Amino acid sequence: MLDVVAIADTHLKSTEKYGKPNADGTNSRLQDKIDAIDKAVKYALKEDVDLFVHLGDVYDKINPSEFLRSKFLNTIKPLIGKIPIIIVIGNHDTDENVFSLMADDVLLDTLQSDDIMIFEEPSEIEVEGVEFLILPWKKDEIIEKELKAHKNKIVLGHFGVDGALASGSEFVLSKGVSQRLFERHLYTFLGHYHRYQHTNNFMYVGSVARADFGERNDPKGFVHFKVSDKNKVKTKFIDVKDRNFFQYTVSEEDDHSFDALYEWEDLEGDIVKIIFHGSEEWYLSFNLSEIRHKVLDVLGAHRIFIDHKKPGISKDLSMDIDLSSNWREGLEYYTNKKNRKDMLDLGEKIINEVL
Ligand SMILES: [Mn+2]
Repeated sequence: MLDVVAIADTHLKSTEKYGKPNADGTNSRLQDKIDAIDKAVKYALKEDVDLFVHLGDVYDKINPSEFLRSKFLNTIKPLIGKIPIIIVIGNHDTDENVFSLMADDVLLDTLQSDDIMIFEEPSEIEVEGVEFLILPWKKDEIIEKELKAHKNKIVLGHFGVDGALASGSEFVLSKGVSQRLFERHLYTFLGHYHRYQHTNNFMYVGSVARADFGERNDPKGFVHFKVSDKNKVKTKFIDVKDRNFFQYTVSEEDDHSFDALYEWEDLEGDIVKIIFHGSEEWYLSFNLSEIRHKVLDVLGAHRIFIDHKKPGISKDLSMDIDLSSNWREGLEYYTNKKNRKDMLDLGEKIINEVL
């Protein structure tokens, strides 16, 4: 029996839109992500697992600051000498020449880097009799070739899958590989898409923290999987209980004086978005600083975002598109409106190059 803890898509960065500076200056959402990694590390130690895996996109950019490097490495440090660590390089970790985890890292050396295995190329390894195929970020054709060239492996990868679901805040970079290629393997564990999801053949572990209101209903966490001596795979998702994203729409028709505000009892630690849906005059009749005070100081919310949508004034204002929409939804809306659905692929391609 082999026991593994797998996390993915931590995307560590210093500034986070929905966070605020903690007393020590660290962004609170960065700290939430660090806390989530810490939960996975403590869990792995408590359960005495055999392997700890990060499925890619450790950092958000390829040249993370010394501060972010030490935050991450200090968080996984308790594993060193106890549980070997595998890191699969994701698309945010590499530009094919440099990859963020390797760049002359003094910390990595001091952490006895033999205990941390970083994979930037397709590789096969065996851990206690279990055979792994490791597939870091590459073009879909290379991933497909590798999946076809092997079989009966536990695959650890970072790539897109055709038909899998991306989160609301993500832009999908490629069509992704065919799900049928996973049938020849024992099981495939993936990073890249941020939404936790699984079938009989593959799983996206998902990111550890919500990036936007589009992910407000998605669970966030890590996975504990076991491979039996007969190569049967069992998986268990462990929710890290990420900070709640609470979104509420106040409608001029249904709740003219926003009475709902006085029914809320507790928003402790929540990130709150209130959308006022109605006319300009109605929206301007509210005392926004009073609402902010109530939500933040009385109900204990972490942050508040207030938005206004005017219905029926311009056809450009769509209730389907808001701050939580992703690029593709925006492009789809725009190309539909302009009757140029044929431009969708080109639009995606351009955004892909720019982002
Ligand atoms: Mn990725």
